[in-house]
Amino acid sequence: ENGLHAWLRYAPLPQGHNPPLPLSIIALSSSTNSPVNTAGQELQKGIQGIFGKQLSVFNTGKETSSAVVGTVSQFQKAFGSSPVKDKLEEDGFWLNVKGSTVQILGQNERGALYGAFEYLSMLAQGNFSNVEYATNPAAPVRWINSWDNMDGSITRGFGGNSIFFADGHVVSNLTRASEYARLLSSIRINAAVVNDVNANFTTINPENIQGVGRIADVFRPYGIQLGLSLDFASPMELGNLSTYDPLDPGVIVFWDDITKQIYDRIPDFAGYLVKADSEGTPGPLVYNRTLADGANLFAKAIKPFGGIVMYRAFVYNLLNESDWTADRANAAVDYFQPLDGQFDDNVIVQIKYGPIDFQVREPASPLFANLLETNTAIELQVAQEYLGQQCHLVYLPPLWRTILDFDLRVQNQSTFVRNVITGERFERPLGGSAAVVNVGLNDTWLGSHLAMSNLYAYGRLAWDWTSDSEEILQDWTRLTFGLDQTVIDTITQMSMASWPAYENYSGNLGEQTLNDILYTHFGPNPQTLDNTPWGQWTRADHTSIGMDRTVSNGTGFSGQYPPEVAEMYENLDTTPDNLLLWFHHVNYSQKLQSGKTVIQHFYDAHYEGAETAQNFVTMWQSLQGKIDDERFEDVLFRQVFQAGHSIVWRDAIVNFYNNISGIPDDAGRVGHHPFRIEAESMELSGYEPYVVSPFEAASNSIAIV
Ligand code: BDP
Repeated sequence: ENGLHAWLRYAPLPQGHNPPLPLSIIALSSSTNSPVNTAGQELQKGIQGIFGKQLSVFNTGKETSSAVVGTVSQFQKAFGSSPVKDKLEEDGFWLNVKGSTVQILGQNERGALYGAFEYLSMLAQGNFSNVEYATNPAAPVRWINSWDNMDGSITRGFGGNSIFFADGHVVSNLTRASEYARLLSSIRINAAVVNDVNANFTTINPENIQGVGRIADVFRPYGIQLGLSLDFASPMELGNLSTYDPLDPGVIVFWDDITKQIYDRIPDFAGYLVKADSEGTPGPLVYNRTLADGANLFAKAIKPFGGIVMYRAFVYNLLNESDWTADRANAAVDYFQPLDGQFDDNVIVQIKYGPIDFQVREPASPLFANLLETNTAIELQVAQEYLGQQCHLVYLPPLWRTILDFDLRVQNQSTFVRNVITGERFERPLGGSAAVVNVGLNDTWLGSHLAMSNLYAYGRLAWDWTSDSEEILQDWTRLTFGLDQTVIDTITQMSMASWPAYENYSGNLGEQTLNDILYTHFGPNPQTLDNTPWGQWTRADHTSIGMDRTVSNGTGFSGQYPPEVAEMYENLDTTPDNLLLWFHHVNYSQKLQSGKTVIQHFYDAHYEGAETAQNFVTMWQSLQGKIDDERFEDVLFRQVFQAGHSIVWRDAIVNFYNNISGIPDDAGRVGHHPFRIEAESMELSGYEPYVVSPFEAASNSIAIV
């Protein structure tokens, strides 16, 4: 198996699974583009795959011993009255399984399709219980973002080139785009932005509007709406205007016109995603307009069509590294808080989970506590940009949950991030989430079979943020690898240990991911963190480490939280160990709550993390013969790489801090590897020793080339 069907394999169940099944399928709509029609096809395909039974799909018929799928109103029309007992919200569905009689009813067609996938997911996992329930989404916006460029490359994409674009155009064969839509709808994602946030104006030229229209056409049967990222300067670049000032009448007309062209081709277009004034992208600040002026420009253009604007909060200036008072973490609140209440109702401010940038550990972005009259969404990243780029196993939901389950205590009341983004806490009409996914043409989509659990889990969580990370993982494992209990237990153990392991060897105590920040964001390169304008600083010197973000002494960041939380982080004693160096600058000998010193924690954690990664190899090897060879070998290859690379990480970081602090490891490990044969000490044929810079990128600073 190559992974293309991900968790929708509909693999035959082992012998002995003979539940009562419907004798036929009734899909209450047959128009080809309708999600209900897709649901009928999907039920047929699934039951065929899992049980080898070929059922026919009709549009009408007898309800008993059938699987009926449709909207509540389609059902009422066909059968008289609705059996649905609970309230259904937009995209919600009702599932009623009584042996061979199955009702799958959506509030809309998309909901009906979700219900069909849910029923099939039960069957594929060997769950044949009778059930009767309604389920509704936590929030209306459950999007994914793809950072695909028009030339076919993908920014921070680790699974091959784009499934949407090549050579400046939309590709002619959109089979993969359609297969992707199928995967996304099965996890209840309702829209996908297909081009990079660093957008290219050519995406919205007349030819490409037709092209992305074809993408929307293949998305539509799956209930996935298309969204686009915009380049703020398009009025100049594409429209030949002399300005892109958001208040300029010509600019307003330009965007009204573009929006009309898009809706003419794509009547169900979802909306715009905007990265402006960020990392060199153009934006309203260029004309001394506010970010709200920028967002509302698009909001007004798109409102008549019912679309929305996702305006990213990732706005900051590149910093001067010699300015020790500067802190990029402050930027989002500094820019956006004063504008609270000024954004139109169809704008959602899309906020990365932490104040910096998808790091291995960050506190929840304080912006979630500062926008009380603005719709918000959280931005997560399934693409493991800083988290091993799919070459390391890192199951992300436990990390995401540290943010979503964080209580910001706005006005001293319970304010979980998950209740802010759903709109519940501040009674906002809109909200939700977006995840940067970046699948590519690789058969495995993300470049790694095991990484797909993150995409699956994202969809499940976006529907219900309180779902259990481990249960989600186990559902995914059964669907992806089958019902063998050893397989399920092993993948659970590995995945649940994976984020802590990665944190242990890549950056501890809230120090962020200590990787190469200049280019790759991949391997270890701790010194780049303090020598760049990006503001991902650790402030490490010979005696001390950590970024003082307190109000009393530091950058003031802790003061961006509501009082109870601010006080906790302001104070060294009440800051949790895992964020200590995020908020405080301390000596290497500072004692943690755990009783260890900071430096000894570094050493221990790195050894522990790397050891866990070594164990993944043996754990995975124990599954040989229990899953197909192709996926077994593929994953094994990645685990062996991770095991090796975790040692590279371990040694680079511990050597760096050992060197800079001069404090020995209590356990005597750092610098001592009695059983290791260095590459340069081997008999070299065709290789030469080479001294690397930075020194910590190779043991003894020598690599062979
Ligand atoms: C950073 C990525 C960069 C993105 C940026 C963003 O390295 O490629 O363009 O985020 O989110 O993490 O806009």
